[in-house]
Amino acid sequence: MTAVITDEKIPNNVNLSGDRRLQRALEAWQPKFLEWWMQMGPEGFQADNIYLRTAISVETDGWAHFDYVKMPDYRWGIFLEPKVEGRTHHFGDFIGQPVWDEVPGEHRNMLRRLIVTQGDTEPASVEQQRLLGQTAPSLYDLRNLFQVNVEEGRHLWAMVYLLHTYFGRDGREEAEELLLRRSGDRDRPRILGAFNEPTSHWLSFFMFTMFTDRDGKYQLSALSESGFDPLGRTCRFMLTEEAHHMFVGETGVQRIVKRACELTKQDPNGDARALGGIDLPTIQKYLNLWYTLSLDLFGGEVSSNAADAFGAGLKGRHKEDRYADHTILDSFHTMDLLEDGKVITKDVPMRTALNEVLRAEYIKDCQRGVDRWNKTIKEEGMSFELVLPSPRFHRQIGMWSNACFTPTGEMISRDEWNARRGEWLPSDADEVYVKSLMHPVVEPGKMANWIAAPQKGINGLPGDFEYVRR
Ligand code: BYC
Repeated sequence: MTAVITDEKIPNNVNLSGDRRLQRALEAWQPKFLEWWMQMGPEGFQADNIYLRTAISVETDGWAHFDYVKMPDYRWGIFLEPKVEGRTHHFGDFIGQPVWDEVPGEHRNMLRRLIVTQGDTEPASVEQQRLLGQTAPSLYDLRNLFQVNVEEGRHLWAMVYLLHTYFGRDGREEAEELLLRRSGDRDRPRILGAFNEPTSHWLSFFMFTMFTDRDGKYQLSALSESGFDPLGRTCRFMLTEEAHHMFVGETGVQRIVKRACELTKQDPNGDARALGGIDLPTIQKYLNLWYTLSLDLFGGEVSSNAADAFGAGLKGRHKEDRYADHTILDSFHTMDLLEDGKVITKDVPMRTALNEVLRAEYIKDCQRGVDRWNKTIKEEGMSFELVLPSPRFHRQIGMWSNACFTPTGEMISRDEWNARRGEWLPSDADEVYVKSLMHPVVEPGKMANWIAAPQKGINGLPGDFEYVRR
């Protein structure tokens, strides 16, 4: 295995040509992937030249090459970080033993479930974002959308490689299924909740890439610790690509926030909507929505699945090395629980609390992003603060989903929740309003009225560069 990616039909650094059977199986999957991409990928832009980055090596520096490419010609491939000889399990029940290069029989189902769940999110997000290109606020944003889309397609390849290589016939069947489920489809939905939600405009897109892609960062980070070495190595490289997606989300919202402030100040009544902007209270509602949908992606607060995955050495904690105890058999986590309709504080065995531990890391990271948005509001001289709602608010997975809570975490009745929902989450009218602003802006350097210009262009290029050539 080398850091350099070959220029074969399926670009890779895993010596694919050395395994003819696997190569043939993946070459048989490739046209099905392309068919899915043409059907469910960005609609209306497949023949255009997009200024995209493509991975050419897995080195930390110089891994990306930027050039115009038509999306169906994108070099989707299989890139794993090189193997580190002598690596051992560094957490869980097998600690100190050599990591696995083959699937351990007794953990096969759990491992496959993790890989399929991860894999399912990648095409799901492309499907959710399929129509957004038609209303992009600028060529810069249009290009960023497509960059995110092609890389999610590549992340699907990463999981399909693992399924084909290590899981035999049922792996191949799962790889087919990944192309058959559809985001939001009543009969064949995607596996996880947030990936069936409509992403019908750019405010939702930026919130998705801020909050939902950030779940991706933490899940990939936990999987990158895996004692199933091929999974760890593929997730480590995926994280490199993922960073840009969160940048798109955080700066996208920041630019909408900035514009909201400018327009609020310009309007004599302080109403950003009167001047065609998205006002700060509406931004807060979409933050509430996408943040809480993303909190659900960490699973239940107390989870035997999480305990089992850790014990088996398949899924660790974010930056496992930073912890002192890597078996956590005798430790406890103090947390709030909902028991018999009451919130109580209790110690639960640490292994079963690992979804909550990962979620807590994620929340801290989200808060850092929200702090930066608030800094923008302050710089604009406005007194408004965006806040992350309580993790109990608007949950659909885990114990908090069994009761209703306000954004500040107070328990309320179902009736009160129904009456006040529109104060906290986007109403139909908000959705109609935000959608009414979505018109494509295709002149290089120009921006839609509801969003500020980015601070700089992509790859050191100017903002008015022609990122998409039609
Ligand atoms: N929706 O023990 P529990 C990304 C299910 S994002 C629906 O509480 P567990 C990306 C669960 O499957 C990262 N169902 O939780 C971002 C289980 O079902 P079964 C994706 C849910 O299993 C943007 C039951 O509830 N990667 O990469 O410890 C763009 C009880 O589960 C949900 C991963 O998720 C939900 N939200 O944790 C593109 C990593 N939550 O088995 C890409 C792999 C839970 O009883 N997945 N359930 O039928 C995992 O590690 C775990 O499956 C989860 C759930 C963290 C998702």
